[in-house]
Amino acid sequence: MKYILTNRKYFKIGLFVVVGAVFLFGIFQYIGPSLRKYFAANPAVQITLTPTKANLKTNEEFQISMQIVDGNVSAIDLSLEYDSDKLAYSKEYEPTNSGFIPLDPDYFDTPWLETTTDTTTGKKKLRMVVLAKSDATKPTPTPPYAIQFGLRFKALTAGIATVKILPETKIAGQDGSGPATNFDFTPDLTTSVNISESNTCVCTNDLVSTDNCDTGFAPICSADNANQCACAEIVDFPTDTPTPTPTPATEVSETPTPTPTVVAGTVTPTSPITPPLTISPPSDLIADVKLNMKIRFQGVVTEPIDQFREQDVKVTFLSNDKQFKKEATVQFNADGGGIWIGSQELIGVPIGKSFSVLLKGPKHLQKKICESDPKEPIPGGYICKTGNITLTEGDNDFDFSDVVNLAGDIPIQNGIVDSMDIIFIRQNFGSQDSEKLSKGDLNMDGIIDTQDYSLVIAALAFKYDDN
Ligand SMILES: [Ca+2]
Ligand SMILES: [Ca+2]
Repeated sequence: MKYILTNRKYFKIGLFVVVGAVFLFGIFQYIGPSLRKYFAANPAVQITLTPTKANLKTNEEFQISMQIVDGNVSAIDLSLEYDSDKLAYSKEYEPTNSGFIPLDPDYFDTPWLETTTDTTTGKKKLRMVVLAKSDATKPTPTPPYAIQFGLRFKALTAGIATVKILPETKIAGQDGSGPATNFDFTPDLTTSVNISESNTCVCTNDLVSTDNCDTGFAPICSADNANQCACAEIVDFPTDTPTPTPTPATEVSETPTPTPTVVAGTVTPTSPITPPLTISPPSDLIADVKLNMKIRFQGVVTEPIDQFREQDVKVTFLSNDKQFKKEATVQFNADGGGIWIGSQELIGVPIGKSFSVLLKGPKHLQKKICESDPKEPIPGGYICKTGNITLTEGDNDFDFSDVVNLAGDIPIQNGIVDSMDIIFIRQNFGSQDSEKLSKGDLNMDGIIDTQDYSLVIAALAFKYDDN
């Protein structure tokens, strides 16, 4: 009797477990897709890493070709690890040669590069930060957004040499027409080359060596030393030149596109004529005004640390006809909820005119604003041309806080988010030093970290000061 009861008890427990498991499985199937979507934060790019040659001789140069597909890339912060006893990066043996060979020379700016040695593993690290050129000069990227570049290496000693993309690598850009983002990619991507010794051959004052080299290699006597010989690769020189023809064809179609000249030509004659005609009559109204402004800095959503409660912003008020321009440094104070408030008094302003305002924060790209209460669809997405701001005598309240001032152009500012800005932030991760914070702590929370890095990457999509 007792035995049967115990059996039933186990049966009940078993049944409960099975029902529970089925229920949980069903729940996971139901919510699984949204969970996965939630955790997969960034869009992905596909990276391939391919050496231009898989088999090499010592002292032979080659390239590691990197291709990135599926993302409109605007910045690459690449860390590559390689065996320092077997490979040397171009800059190590030829300091003036960056070793960076982009397939499309119009796509990238000049890269910043350094090589360092890990003292524990003995492996070398190549760090390269490269940014896409401004949209004006770069060909318009279209899906699948394939970009490719080569990195020049030299084989040093025999063996298998491995090159690996380290996880700290960051690739940023835009996913479709969306805002800037970091891309995900396959971690620990590696490639390797097989290096064998150059065959030794002896010339002994002969012009031609009789030694044998591997298939595809021939013994060549040194021009400097008749006793030296090396097995050099036999290269087939192309006899006809059909290859150069496609290149001019594509370049010809690209070159006429710089229509800016035409645009500038059509705009210039009209603008000096129209504004004086329409705006002159009321512009003789002169008054003193006070501008009360609310602004927002990208990434700052709460009370900043003490050091950052007051921020100096360069504010430029400009009339559309450019006859009135007042530039001043205005102190803005944090309200604790991500809004900053500042006031500026202007004397003798032609208040009948229409104005625009330029805001340049201490670590920020300059933003042009044309309305007294502007709105923007996505952070950084507000762009305007002609000022619609009107002024009245005395107090004028402007809420510019829906337009975010993009962070990233850190001191010493040069009007562009560039590799120097990125490198400063990356090299000071974890710093709480106030001087460094004043440059690199973009969200003003008291530490330079990945959040600040994400902000500078997001600003790359816009990159330049508004003018
Ligand atoms: Ca800068
Ligand atoms: Ca920070």
